[in-house]
Amino acid sequence: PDALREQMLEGLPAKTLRKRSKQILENDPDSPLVIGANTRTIPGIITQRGCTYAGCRGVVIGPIHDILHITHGPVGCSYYSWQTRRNLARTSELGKANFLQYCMTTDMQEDHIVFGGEKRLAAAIREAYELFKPKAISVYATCPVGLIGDDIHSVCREASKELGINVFGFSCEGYKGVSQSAGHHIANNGVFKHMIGLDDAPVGEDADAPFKINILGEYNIGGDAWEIDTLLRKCGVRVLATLSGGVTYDEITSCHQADLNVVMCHRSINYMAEMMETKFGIPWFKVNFIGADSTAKSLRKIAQYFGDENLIARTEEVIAQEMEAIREVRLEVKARHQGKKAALFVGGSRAHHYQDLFADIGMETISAGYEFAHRDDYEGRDVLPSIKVDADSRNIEELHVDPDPERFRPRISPEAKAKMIANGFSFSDYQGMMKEMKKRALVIDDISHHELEKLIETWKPDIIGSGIKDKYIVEKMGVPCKQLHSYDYGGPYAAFTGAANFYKEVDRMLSSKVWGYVVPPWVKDRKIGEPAAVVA
Ligand code: CFM
Ligand code: HCA
Repeated sequence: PDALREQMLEGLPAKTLRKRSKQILENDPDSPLVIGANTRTIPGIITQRGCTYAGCRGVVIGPIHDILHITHGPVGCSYYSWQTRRNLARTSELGKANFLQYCMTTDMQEDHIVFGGEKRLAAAIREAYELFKPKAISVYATCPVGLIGDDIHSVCREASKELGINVFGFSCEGYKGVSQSAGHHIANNGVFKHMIGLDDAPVGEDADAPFKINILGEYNIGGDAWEIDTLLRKCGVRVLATLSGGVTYDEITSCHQADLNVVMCHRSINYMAEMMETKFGIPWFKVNFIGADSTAKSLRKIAQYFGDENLIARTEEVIAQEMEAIREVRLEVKARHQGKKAALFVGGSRAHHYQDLFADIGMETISAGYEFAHRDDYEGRDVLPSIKVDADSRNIEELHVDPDPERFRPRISPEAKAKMIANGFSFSDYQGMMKEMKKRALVIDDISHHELEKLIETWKPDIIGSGIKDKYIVEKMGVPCKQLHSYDYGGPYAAFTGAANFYKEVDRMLSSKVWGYVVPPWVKDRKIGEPAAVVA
């Protein structure tokens, strides 16, 4: 790892070198080093990151499918958020609204930049309302809106009075933070202020269900949330809301009635978990439904939380059935690919979660990193108090939350909670990625294309999990690359059923002979048919 790290850093100017050195570390699971994370990408380095608007509008709120999302800005911003992320919602239920296929924008022009765009936004909200009569409208600010100072929040308040529906805005200008992560935080604050807790009416058919939970940080990419929901139902657990995947406005406004929040993607939604606990008394813990073994572990933890004998027994039955159903394919794929090496560079949670899925089939992750996660996602939440708040993070509002005078209700008594903790049960937890990776694995934050090339040349991973911006470069180097954001239009990969899909997909990719015949355009002497070295 030392030599490879040197190669990656070689030739960088002094200041850049200092910064990148902190972001590329040799792992020690027993005492993770301090990693440089959630800091600005140095201009000139090719990063896979996105902007704050993408994290807010695209990731966290966009998947709410029965409200209208209006982007206030130039057409490009909204065009790029138009169905580019595979957050699915059912379109087939008659009479139910699903606006996901639409893309709404104020299409700002130069004269709006010069003279202001508030009137245009007000008109757009009115027009959209007339056409679709939605329950709520959400407005998103893009970079130029922040720069010229349009007050989207007062436009939203006025529109709300005029139309009699919930209209709220997000100051999620692309430049607000160092990555999409800032957009997650802004989105969490807005959803908490404008949606959570609005509706105290009993939650429909689920009102009497004995075990009610929310899943936070699951965005139904490729249908993952549906697999998880089906699985939990089999065990006897009801999901009131999945934030935000295949979810409706009403589910979100009433989800504060749950008994528990479980968190899939810690990075994008830890804020919400904490705020809901403070205001309503709903405890939370981290789960992972990616990988069969992790899914079983997560189900057991949920059953253990409720402590109900029948639920625990039913959960064990379901785990046994589901494990049996995928046993054969898992063993078959494992027999072919055990010992092969993966490297994962994805977002703010999947680079960790998918290690478990590869581990199911005996594959090791030799290097991994997030695009925009924070130190706690690498080193574990116990480092939270020691994270220095820099100017870029201070820019993002930190909501002050108090217990709700009427509705705060601890779901378990402090004594019972203390007893559970004493018995080894953990709440509000996330251990981070580094403690679960092997010693000497290379952990790389916000990896650049140059570093990825060095990794491929030197360590020759058998498969890489990554995103669209580097997928084809990796494949031209003769290494299969699985898109772990969009799933290459495949999936679902969550829960047991999804895990089996993934085993088959990895088997297909690793068994293909095609990679050896890839001749990249930068190889001068192209000899098709002659297996290419990983790199020329
Ligand atoms: Fe969380 Fe996500 Fe991810 Fe993320 Fe994303 Fe995504 Fe991702 Mo792309 S919320 S951090 S901002 S799990 S869009 S569904 S795939 S980078 S690893
Ligand atoms: C985003 C969305 C993205 C991009 C994926 C990629 C997604 O960051 O705005 O770079 O391949 O999952 O669609 O993360």
